[in-house]
Amino acid sequence: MSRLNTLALLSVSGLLALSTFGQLAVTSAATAASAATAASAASAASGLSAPRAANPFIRHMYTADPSAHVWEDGRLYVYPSTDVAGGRGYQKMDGYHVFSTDDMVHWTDHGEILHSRDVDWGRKGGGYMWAPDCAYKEGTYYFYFPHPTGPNARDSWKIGIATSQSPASGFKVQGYIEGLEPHIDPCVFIDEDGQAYLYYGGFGEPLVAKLKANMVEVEGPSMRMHGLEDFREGAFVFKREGIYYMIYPDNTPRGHQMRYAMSEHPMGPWEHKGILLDKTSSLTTHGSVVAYKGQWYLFYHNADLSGGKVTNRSICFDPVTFNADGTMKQVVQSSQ
Ligand code: FUB
Repeated sequence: MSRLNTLALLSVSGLLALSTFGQLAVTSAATAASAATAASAASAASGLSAPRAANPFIRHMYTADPSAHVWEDGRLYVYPSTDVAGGRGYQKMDGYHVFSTDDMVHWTDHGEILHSRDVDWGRKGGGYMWAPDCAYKEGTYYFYFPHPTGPNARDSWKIGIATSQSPASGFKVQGYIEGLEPHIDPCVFIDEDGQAYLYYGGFGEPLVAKLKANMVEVEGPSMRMHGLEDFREGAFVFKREGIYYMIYPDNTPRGHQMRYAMSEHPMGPWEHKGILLDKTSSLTTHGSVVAYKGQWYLFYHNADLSGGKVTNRSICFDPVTFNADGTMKQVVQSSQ
């Protein structure tokens, strides 16, 4: 089967089975009708009127930390990290796949776009390919990924960059961003005036820097952001009706919650607003918010597919709704 695997039937009906991870095998005749029925059930469970894939919507491999974007071709792309089957640790995470859809039901796996073996400045032994993000500017896709240079990951994290003229193939590593602090979890937000911001940081430190127009260098030192309550890692920033929103995981023991904050400025100060997503079946949480075809969605991960193995996570999405004052309603996690 081609690497461009259309996953809708797998996602919505369970009628496809796995031979090994990464290879799909059809085990019985899957009809469009049964897929549509399952999609309708998933959509009803999450309060949407349109069909959607069931959660987790990628089931042939383990994925986490989904960053979702809508690009100029009108498709919604998700850039997650990859968990290694067998419950092996976060340090074993290696390689990134990209998934896309144009209807929230049928998902295409575009295959692996990058692996630690492609990173010539990376640590010996690979692994540690943690939560990435992707940005688009003037014909180029910029893929940002955290990866350490040395054996002691905590002291040597870098934010690497790979670029391509396509959203889901052809990425070539360009190096890493100089002058950053040794941290994880990049998120790049480009404002309406064209200024791009790099948010990053874990271990309780929320950091931001302005990116230069070339998208691969920063203007001056990173700033620590203020007003966030119980910040852990994994910031994701988006803008709606002139207001900036940041979602981020907190430090709640045995199951991090997703919090959110709002600001009138892209670098803060932020005003903490509360819990966006309760803990999931995974210890960690990490996600993104995107609008697609008139509906806002939260992408996140849980560990339902692996029966709760916290290093075998799976990406999910559910609708997000806003109150009249711009605050966000807590997202309801759906599983079918
Ligand atoms: O997936 C590896 C790490 O776990 C991410 O970088 C963090 O945000 C957490 O999800």
